[in-house]
Amino acid sequence: MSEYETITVERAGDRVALITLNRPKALNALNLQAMRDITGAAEELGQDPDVGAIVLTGSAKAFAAGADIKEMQPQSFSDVYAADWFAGWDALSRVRVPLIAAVSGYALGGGCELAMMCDVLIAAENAKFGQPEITLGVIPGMGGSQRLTRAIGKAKAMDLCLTGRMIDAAEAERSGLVSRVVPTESLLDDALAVAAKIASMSRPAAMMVKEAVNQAFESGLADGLRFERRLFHGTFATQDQKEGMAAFTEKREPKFLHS
Ligand code: CO8
Repeated sequence: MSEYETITVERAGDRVALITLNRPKALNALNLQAMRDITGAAEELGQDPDVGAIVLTGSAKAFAAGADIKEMQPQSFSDVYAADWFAGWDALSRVRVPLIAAVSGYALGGGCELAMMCDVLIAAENAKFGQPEITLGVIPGMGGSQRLTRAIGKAKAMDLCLTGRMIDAAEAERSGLVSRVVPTESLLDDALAVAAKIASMSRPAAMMVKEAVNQAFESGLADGLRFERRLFHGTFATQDQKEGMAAFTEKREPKFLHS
């Protein structure tokens, strides 16, 4: 595994990898190097057949307090437009194994957007989410206006993006932004347990679930249902479908080969 400046990367149990944001002095603010590190590590891990799920986490105080304001401040329109600032994050959405965001503390602006690029969002009780870009005279630039609206609906998304207010973990769960809220002390263990559960399933099946659920955001219902059905048919070409169904009939636990 390569060396990274802004993150640490490690194996955390069977078939699970853990990426930890590591810019504590800047509350894990996401500079361009962090974008390169996170997307590079996730792409590399996603291609490893021995990795079935990736957990992305920050510190107890901050998952990430946004894009790096100090790095952005001197940029001109021409700079950010010509470099297509933030387009590099799209690489994270192309990672095909499930990504789990374990959010403690602040997930603001780009931090909230990074969490929303993940597939499962787990929040600690102390988590705070928001899109405060408007308070800086800008707007979300890493998908906030799009993914937040799809996740929690227009009314709440408008409220958050227009006022810049933060919501706590309970409101985030009520709104459908996160799937679980867990005690702050056990966040990482709980997230790793979810990742281990996912990673124990058939890897191709988990990848197909991710692809099929994400397709719901891209197509109409009839096309989405057809897409899902074709993937479902495809599972019958895997060894894991044979094993999973045989294990059920034989009343035993499946031993998936991830192929
Ligand atoms: N960028 C850079 N540095 C940051 C950031 C950030 N987003 N957030 C915190 N820091 C730094 C602080 O400057 C401070 O550094 P220093 O010690 O050198 O002064 C250090 O982290 C600790 O922060 P605080 O002292 O502020 O800690 P507090 O506990 O008092 O406050 C907060 C924590 C409330 C999280 C506060 O730091 C804060 O409000 N941060 C900014 C949150 C924010 O506005 N995020 C959105 C950023 S914009 C964005 O993500 C997308 C913009 C899209 C633009 C599109 C352009 C193409």
